Amino acid sequence: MRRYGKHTDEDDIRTRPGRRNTRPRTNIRPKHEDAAEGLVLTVDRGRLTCLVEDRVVMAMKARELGRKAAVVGDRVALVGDLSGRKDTLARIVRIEERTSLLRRTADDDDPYERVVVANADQLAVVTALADPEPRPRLIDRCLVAAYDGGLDPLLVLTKSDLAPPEKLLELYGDLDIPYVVTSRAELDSGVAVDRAREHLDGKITAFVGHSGVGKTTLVNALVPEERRRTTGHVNAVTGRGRHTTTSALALPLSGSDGWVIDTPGVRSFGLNHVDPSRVIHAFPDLEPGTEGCPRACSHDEPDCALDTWVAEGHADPARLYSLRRLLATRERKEGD
Ligand SMILES: Nc1nc2c(ncn2[C@@H]2O[C@H](COP(=O)(O)OP(=O)(O)OP(=O)(O)O)[C@@H](O)[C@H]2O)c(=O)[nH]1
Ligand SMILES: [Mg+2]
Ligand SMILES: [Zn+2]
Repeated sequence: MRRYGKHTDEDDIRTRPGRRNTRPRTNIRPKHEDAAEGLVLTVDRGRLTCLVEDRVVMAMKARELGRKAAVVGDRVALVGDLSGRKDTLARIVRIEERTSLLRRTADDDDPYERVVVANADQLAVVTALADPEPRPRLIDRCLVAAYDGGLDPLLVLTKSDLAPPEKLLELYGDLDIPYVVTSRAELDSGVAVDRAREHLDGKITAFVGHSGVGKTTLVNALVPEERRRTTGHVNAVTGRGRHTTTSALALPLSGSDGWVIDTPGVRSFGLNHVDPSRVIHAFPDLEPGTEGCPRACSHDEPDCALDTWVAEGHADPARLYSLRRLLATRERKEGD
């Protein structure tokens, strides 16, 4: 599994030197050595639902965390009432270092459209083969976010009862991404669950995709009702009477230490934060070829050394084509 070391930039805000000291120094406060470890399962406004041992504990952020926000998947340290009893509230005093971070640039002000998940190993990019129509551009954007954030991608193609998967799979063949195809009948019979679990067991997987593609339907099939500890505030009924997911929710996969994280549907996936050098890390066959590149190479310019790398036979030209298609998706307008 790739480890994710950057993006801790906001973490240091509190300790920035030169700041006026209006409060007692940090080192005379209790260090919370007795804090319990918890996993953030869902976040609803300021309230975080955390799993502490086998208890579900409601918590809020301690003031000392400052602007730093805990997100679903975060490992946190909690103090206070950890009983999990009704109307109790614990405090989150620390957010542990993240191994991965799935981010979207905030490019609109719809609060339900921000997907941010920490520590996931895998990003399941869910696409319906029909209803709604597949949008390869959105898939490409999700893949770039996965590579950038240190997550391994998995393609999940749903509703194969409505349209065949071949054309779409062909588009991603050169990227060697594992995939799962599911249909209504296979969901009902349990075949889809078995097939999906081969890719999910033992891993933390975040499911993302356009609204209505079937993320929640699949997650519910994977995690039967009795296993679900937290529900209720994560769904809203849409105008058409369908239930749409309104916040991310982590659920445990029984019989494995894996987790699945359902997320609200996205219309777009902003990528302004993406760094091409992190994306290329996911292309180990091409990465060594970038040594001869000019500084801050976009890898899609005349002096890019990857053309020579491929011409010399070190990697398949189709792979370079795929990489460039993904990197270029950052510049294109979203929504088509
Ligand atoms: N025909 C068919 N319909 C499906 C399949 N999977 C899910 N659906 C239907 O698709 C609709 C949307 O499913 P959801 O699981 O709510 O979709 P979602 O991706 O969670 O949507 P948001 O929460 O809005 O992001 C529901 O009416 C499902 O019954 C499938 O394999 N075949
Ligand atoms: Mg949903
Ligand atoms: Zn280059």
